[in-house]
Amino acid sequence: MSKPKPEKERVLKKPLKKIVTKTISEKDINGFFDENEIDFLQANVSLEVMDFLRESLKERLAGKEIKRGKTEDFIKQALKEVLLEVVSQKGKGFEQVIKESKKHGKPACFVFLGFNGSGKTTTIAKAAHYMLSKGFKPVLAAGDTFRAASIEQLEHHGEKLGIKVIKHQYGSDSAAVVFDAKKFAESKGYDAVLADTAGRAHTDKNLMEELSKVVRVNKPDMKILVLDSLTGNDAVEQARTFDSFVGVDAVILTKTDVDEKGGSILSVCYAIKKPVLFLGTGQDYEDFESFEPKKFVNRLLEE
Ligand SMILES: Nc1nc2c(ncn2[C@@H]2O[C@H](COP(=O)(O)OP(=O)(O)OP(=O)(O)O)[C@@H](O)[C@H]2O)c(=O)[nH]1
Ligand SMILES: [Mg+2]
Repeated sequence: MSKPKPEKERVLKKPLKKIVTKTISEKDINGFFDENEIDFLQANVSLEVMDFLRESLKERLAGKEIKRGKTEDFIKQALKEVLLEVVSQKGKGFEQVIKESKKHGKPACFVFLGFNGSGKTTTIAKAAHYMLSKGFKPVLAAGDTFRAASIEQLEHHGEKLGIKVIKHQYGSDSAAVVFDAKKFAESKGYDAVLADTAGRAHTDKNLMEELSKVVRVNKPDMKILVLDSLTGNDAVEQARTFDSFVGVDAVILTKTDVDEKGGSILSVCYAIKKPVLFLGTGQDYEDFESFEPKKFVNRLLEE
């Protein structure tokens, strides 16, 4: 049987606990956000996401007892966890999609879409280079029949990479180009079709209808939204509209070498709940990094 504790020790225990611990309050969390708000906004984290983070942390933390003097560390750790959840959206990668299609004896069809100049064509070349490095055989479909020189731009990449490009005339039906590329790839045993599409403003009804047709006719295995990280918060609007129009399966964010924090990734993931697959980190084919949620969150929270 344990001996009862001496009176002095029992009396002291409570006040001592009060000195070394404190109860975290909503005020602490608000204070943390007020202090760091500018940094977040400068990193292109949207106000909507800021509110979500603030409320999530209140739910998780308010009323918890923590070591005195450690409030900021504690909030930061919890914030890291929430951020990780937001950017770790579930989805398939290129390899998985290609292998699944292969089982059915078909090439996987990837359609790349997005705003003018977001980096679609460059990203297709990088993705094709990546697939080659994994031992897959891709073909490119010149589905941008709209912008001057777009077909030549894709052909130029095709030549450099040694990859076949399927094309029609300028002004022809984009959906038909992708359809032919799929037929070609299937008959010749290729693994993947990477289809370019014209850049379009998400507000342009006609071009958005054309994109819907490309998707309706070809039923791609993956619709990849290419977003320019320099677009800032407009990326969220683009993501929402493209997603509601054709359904986005995954996102690739380009030009992250220029916008090194890339907070719009967070805003986009939060808005459409789709995974980011890769980051464009420059103009060369190798400048294509698999997106790593942990690395991203650490970079975002760097002082
Ligand atoms: N620094 C940097 N530049 C990039 C990156 N990705 C694309 N670019 C550049 O962005 C510009 C536009 O790229 P494109 O691939 O032509 O963009 P697009 O979306 O196909 O453009 P449109 O077909 O006109 O809509 C080019 O100068 C690319 O070299 C990147 O990750 N980093
Ligand atoms: Mg293009």
